[in-house]
Amino acid sequence: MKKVGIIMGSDSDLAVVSKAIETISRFGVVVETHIYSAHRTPEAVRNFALNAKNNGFGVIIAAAGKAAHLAGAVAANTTLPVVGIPIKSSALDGLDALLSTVQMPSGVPVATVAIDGAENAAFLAIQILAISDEGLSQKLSAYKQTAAENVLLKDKEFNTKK
Ligand code: RP5
Repeated sequence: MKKVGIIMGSDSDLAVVSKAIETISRFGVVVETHIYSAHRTPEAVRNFALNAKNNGFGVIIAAAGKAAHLAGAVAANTTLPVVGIPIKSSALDGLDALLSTVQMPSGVPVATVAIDGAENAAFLAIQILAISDEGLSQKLSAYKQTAAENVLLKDKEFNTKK
């Protein structure tokens, strides 16, 4: 199975990014995480993105805050799908990172999740890999089934208490 690559712009992003790492690992997918910055280590970002496909990655998640160019810089150097997580790490509460991540020019997309949306970034990455992996696809179906059952159980409990 292909791996998921995660890049975060700073170790200060780890509290959010760790939720993506946990979610991906829970589905039995190998995840490799790096701290590379579009502004502080642009060559490391470029090298990772350029070699990611040959190194066995199927999708890359990039998380950054403030003037968040990381996901875009990754997308510029790979044909793999790139998922962007805007991190809430500034006086602007992550809106700056959201707009920097989502407003990509035509032909260089970044699938941007919500501010601090690390879990959904993980689910999106898993869903991308599941297109060509039936076992993973079945795990996702089972997860969704359990999530639906839990909601209906809560509804039942809520209405029984009345
Ligand atoms: C971004 O700037 C990082 O992704 C982080 O969210 C933010 C602050 O980084 P530090 O100054 O905490 O390293 O590049």
